[in-house]
Amino acid sequence: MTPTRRGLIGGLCAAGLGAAGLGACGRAGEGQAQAEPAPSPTPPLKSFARFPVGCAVSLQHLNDPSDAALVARHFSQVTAEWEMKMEYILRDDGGFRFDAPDAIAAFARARGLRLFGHNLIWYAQTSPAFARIDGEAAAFAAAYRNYILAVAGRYRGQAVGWDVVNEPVLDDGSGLRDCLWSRNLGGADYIRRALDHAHEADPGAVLLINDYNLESLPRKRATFMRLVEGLLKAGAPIGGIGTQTHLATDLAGGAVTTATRDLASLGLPIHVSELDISLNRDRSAFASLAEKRARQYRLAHETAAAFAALPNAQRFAFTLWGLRDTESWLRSPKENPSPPWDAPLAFDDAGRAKPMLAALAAGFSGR
Ligand code: 9MR
Repeated sequence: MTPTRRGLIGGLCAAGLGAAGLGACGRAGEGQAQAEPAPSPTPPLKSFARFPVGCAVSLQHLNDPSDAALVARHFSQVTAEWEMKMEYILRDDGGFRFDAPDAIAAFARARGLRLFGHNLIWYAQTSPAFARIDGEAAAFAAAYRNYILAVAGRYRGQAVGWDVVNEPVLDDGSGLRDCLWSRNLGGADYIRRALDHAHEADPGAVLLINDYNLESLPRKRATFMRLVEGLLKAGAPIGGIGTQTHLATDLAGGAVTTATRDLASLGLPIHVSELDISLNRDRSAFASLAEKRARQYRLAHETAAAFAALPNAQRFAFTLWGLRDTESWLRSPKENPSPPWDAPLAFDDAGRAKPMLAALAAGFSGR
């Protein structure tokens, strides 16, 4: 049964986090000598959606029983935030390390969650094992295929899909990034090859190309879409588009809706793959914290509603890039070395539901 909006808001109010504009939080029996009713738990976010709702997880967090329980309660899919990347799996000597990725896959199996693979090839991650054969065409191509077959093959039949290539487009949208992979295997050819190898490893997995700032930078989005169109025309086994959706609260209203419709015009399934909404990256002058929080609420609602409005076959999944604010990459010492601490996710530091969770639930259910 789908919980009502009232139900979710009741849960948020119980946590002292009522969503502005969605009804006032009042306590039954306030001022009377009555026992306070036990707080009702926030209804699961996934129960508001007719598509998979994902969360990025790391083994460290899954080892915390309260995080693990919260993930399993609210989400139906998990992405490994770090431990399925080359940086983790491929050792300097060329050997593989599958302990943590296997543990995440086992968690997903045990809790009945879909597993999404992130990622196989990323310009930002290479390895001494590849650097050693830089420029040796045949050896490089063989090692590339071998890596993809080993990783995607290991989770064959379990991973529902993969970000096969992550972030291939330059930030200014002027073309594709130059990287170790493109230099050795060719501009768009390294992408085509990665898709072919992933398809060979797991023919049942949905294969995606994933990138960021597609809603805030129309030129980057256009280049990304041309890349995808070219791959489709060439018959590459591309099965979907990942739009990371790392937003900041100064993003203009309507931009996410426009981007979602535009990306969907290619006809492929869409994955909102890494949603978070940063308060600290808001560059508008004079916006108070309260205003930024209100903008976060509105943007979360818009993003969820735009995704929910897509045709059923185009809703691959909707994923949040982490569980609690405190665990976000936007809180890392590099991104956020000193206060104010960013709060880009749907659960606060203590794991309590924030208004952003209510915004997502309302957007999912068309309210
Ligand atoms: O959130 C991730 C962080 O924990 C890792 O240290 C980092 C490097 O592996 O990657 C972060 O996730 C990135 C994702 O893989 C690709 N899109 C941007 C994400 C935030 O940087």
